Amino acid sequence: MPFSSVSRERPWAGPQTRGVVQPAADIRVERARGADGTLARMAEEVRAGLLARPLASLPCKYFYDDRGSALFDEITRLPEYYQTRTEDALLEAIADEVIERTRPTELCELGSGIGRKVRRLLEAMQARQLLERCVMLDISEGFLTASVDRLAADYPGLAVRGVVGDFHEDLVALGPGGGRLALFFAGTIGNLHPADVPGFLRALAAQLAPGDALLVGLDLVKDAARLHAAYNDAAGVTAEFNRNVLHVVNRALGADFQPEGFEHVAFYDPVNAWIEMRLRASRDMRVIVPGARLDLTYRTGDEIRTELSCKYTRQSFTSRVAGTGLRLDRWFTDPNQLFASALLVREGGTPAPHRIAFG
Ligand code: SAH
Ligand code: AVI
Repeated sequence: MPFSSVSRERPWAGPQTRGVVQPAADIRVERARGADGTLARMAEEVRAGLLARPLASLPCKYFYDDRGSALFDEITRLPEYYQTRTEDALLEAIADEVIERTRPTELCELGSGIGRKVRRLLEAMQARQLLERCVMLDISEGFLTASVDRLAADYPGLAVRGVVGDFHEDLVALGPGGGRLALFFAGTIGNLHPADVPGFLRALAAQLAPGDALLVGLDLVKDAARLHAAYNDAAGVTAEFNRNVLHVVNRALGADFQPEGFEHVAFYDPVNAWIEMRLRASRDMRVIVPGARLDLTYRTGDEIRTELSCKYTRQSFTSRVAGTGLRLDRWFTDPNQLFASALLVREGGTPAPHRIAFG
């Protein structure tokens, strides 16, 4: 396994976490790849994105240093941002049924963030004495380390492992499946371009054994005004979260973006059924990004796309699942049809003997 323990400088960690991280005696958090490779890849992605025309872009995964993760956590508590509380209530309602149907011994959360929702499933597993292992994978090292430590403290006897990695590239770090329930909450799958979803699901299916499952959270298509409000909150937290990607690029690649010179833009595109977030230059600026060999000029009104957040229906999501090695087993929604949890099962082969059959 190409793991390195967490003991080197994190390329985009916040100032409060900069420096050497002391691994615990029993190392719980590993890196899927070395810091140098991670930084080189970031430089390439930022270069390609900022040079893209007609619309420049930055990968949304670079929102999430310590500050970006904390801002996202603040977003989850905003009155306009219904997603987190709706999904959490839905998970509370369905956890027993999901665990009864899948009977996992291992939970594996992708983009685990603060690691709160996973507890809904852990409780249901504990009640059935199934609880053995929990793996959390996230790009945001500080939050991942803290959440892994909290889980280990709160669930003695549970083997908790954290992987600092990118769920686009590092799924193989999860190791082979078997008794695994993968979790992908928050509607984070909506941050992938819809065309990339089948490939992502295929890669994930490769880390699942026949009969293993994936529970994926999906923000549903709804009234445009409600979506608009969720991404244009009155307190301006989403705007600060959006601009954070520029702080991350400044620190990691030595750039001199002036984040306050960019205005937050978020709008719903009903044709593509996605929210698009952009940063719009509010004055002319020259920006140098030494780590990506870039010398850029922005004119007032120039835009950089920073995030897609796709909204799904049962039908539009199911069409992305076809041919991936997964099949839809259950579709759960909240009473107001705001958010869905789709339970997908890995097809093929003979289900492991300890598992129940799926109807
Ligand atoms: N699962 C949590 C957090 C969702 S926010 C919840 O339900 O509240 C999205 C999370 O995905 C963040 O923690 C972010 O750091 C992580 N993330 C975003 N892009 C990623 C990527 N490419 N690889 C790994 N983690 C990523
Ligand atoms: C993590 N992800 C599902 C969030 C979303 O809604 O797409 C990120 C976010 N962007 C703006 N607000 C929250």
